[in-house]
Amino acid sequence: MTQDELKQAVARAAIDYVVDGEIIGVGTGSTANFFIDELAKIKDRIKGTVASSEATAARLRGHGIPVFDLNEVESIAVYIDGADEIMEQGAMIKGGGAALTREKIVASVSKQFVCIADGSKLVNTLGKFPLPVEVIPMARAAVMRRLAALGGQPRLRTKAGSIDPFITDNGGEIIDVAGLSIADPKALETEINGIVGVIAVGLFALSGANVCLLGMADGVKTLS
Ligand code: ABF
Repeated sequence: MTQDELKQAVARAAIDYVVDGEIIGVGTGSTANFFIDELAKIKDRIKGTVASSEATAARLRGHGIPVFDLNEVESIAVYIDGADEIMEQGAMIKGGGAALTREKIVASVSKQFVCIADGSKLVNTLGKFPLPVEVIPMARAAVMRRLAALGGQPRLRTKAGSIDPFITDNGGEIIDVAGLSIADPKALETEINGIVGVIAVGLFALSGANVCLLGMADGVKTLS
C-alpha cells in the first residue's frame, strides 16, 4: 500500500468516531484532507464542523459542509486530525502544517481527540521531527535564544522559495526546533508554554490523543 492509501484507510476508519447530529472538529494536513473527503459522504448526518485552519475551512465548504466559528459553538463531540509524530501513549508532535495553535484550541474544547496517521508516524521518543513553535513576530529572536538554551537548534520557517518568514493564519511565525530528543514531553510542553512570546508549541502531551488510528500494511491498528 502507498502512504496515501494508508492515510485514506485511517480517514475512512475515523468515520466510525463521528457522532450523528453533532459538531465535529476537523484538523489540517493531507490525512485530514482525506478525512474531509470521507466526511463529505455522510455530511447530512452531522450538524457541522469547526476547522483548525483556513485551508481546512475552504475544503469543508467546497464539499458543502457547514463550518462554524468556534465562538458560536459550545461543545465539539470529537476532533479528528493527523500528526507528525505520535507515541503509543498519545503524546504527539504536530504543526508541520503550521496550524498547531488552532489545532490545539479546537482539540481543547473537544470531548475526544482521534489521531489519524500512517504507521510511519509512530515513534518511541518524540523529537526527530523538528518541533514547531508559533511565536509573536517581535519575540522571534528572544524565543529562539530560549529554545537554543533547551538544547535544540531553532530555525525560522520561511515561505517556500523565499527568505521571508512564513506567516500563520493567526499572524504568527513558526520556529522549528531540530535536534531535540524529548524524554519528558509534558515537562517540555509546560516549559515552552511558559516562554513569553510563544503562542503555542506543537507538543500535544499534557492533553494528547484519546485514540490513534494507525494505517499499517495489514490494516488499521487502533491505539487507545
Ligand atoms: C496536521 O497536519 C498537523 O498537525 C501535522 O503537522 C500535519 C500532518 O500532516 P499529514 O497528515 O499531511 O502527514 O495534522
